[in-house]
Amino acid sequence: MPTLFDPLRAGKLQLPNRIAMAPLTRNRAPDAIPTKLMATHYAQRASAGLLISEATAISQQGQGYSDVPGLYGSEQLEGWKRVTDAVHDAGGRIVTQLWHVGRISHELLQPGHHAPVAPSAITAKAKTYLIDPQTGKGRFVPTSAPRALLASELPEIVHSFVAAARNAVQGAGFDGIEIHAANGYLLDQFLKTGANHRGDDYGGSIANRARLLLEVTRAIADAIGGGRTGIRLSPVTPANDIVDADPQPLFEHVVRELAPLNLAYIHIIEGATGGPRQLPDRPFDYPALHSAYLMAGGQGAWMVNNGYDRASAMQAVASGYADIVAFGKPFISNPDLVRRLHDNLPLAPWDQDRFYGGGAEGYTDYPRSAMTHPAR
Ligand code: 8OZ
Repeated sequence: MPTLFDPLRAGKLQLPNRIAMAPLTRNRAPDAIPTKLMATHYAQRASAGLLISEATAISQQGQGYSDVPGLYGSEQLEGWKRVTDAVHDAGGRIVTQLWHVGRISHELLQPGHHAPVAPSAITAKAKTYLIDPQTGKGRFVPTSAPRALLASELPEIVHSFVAAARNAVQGAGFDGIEIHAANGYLLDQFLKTGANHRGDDYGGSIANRARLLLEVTRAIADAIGGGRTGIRLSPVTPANDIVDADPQPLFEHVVRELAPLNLAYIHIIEGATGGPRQLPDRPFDYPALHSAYLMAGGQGAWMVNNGYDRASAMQAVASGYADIVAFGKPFISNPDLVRRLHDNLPLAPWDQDRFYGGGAEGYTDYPRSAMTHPAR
């Protein structure tokens, strides 16, 4: 069996190791335009087998937080090109995470200050993050009441995903894209019974609730190639007030339908995002999900995420349970995480107060390890 530190081909992506940097929202892109500081941040972490960018809005309607980047305007693409050039110059690979927040938004961030959109007009018991343009201070505020999308509006949403995917690889220099279908955002809202009460072809049965996600994924794979396309799923996370009555058959259906698309990878958040990997009140059989994908002929890499450490990540790959392990918070405070894991060096702690908003502090000022010898 391979190790965490062995190379891997995932679709068209050639990875030097099996450690990915998970997407990490940092709210440091004023006017949705990626900055030079962001280029420095990502380039510092280029030794990751794969960098996944922070979630990036496909349209203004897809925006839900202050100062998160987009992929729908020329200045945004130019900003991202600086980032991808810096990563490539540093020897790395980077895909971007395509994001439509659905109901996890605020009217102040929406076009014309209209209501956010959702599968159904059900308000999430969740917060979003707004930065006051006058003071620069950020605060968490309740999400606004959404309106239900008309079925006739859904082709436009598919189109926005595809346009952003093309922008990513053709304009912004990304090596591929990851579809954000996790954490209670638009595609996850369509999937799950807690947020989707529709009576049309996009609600009710599992096949109907999965329809929008599959339309988006197929259209993107057609446009840029399945081998440059990944997708992130979170079967049971309660993040952003999302829940499904019966997630096991739902997600087994989803991965079976994804199998023929020859995607680069499937990225699974196990358990509660940023919390435990198994939830007593939301049990889920992840090996059965992986088997369903393999049995349907799926050949994409299987990426797992959420709270893995050195030992559990090495075990996940060595046992064949996963092909890639994505690390989130450890990458914030350890730009050279791959070397630290490889050489078993101590990990630096992260500063949670500097996750969202601000500048270089707690972002680009975490040093590489000064230790030259493994602490065995
Ligand atoms: C933290 C803060 C804001 C957004 C996600 C994109 O949970 C996010 C996110 C995380 O997927």
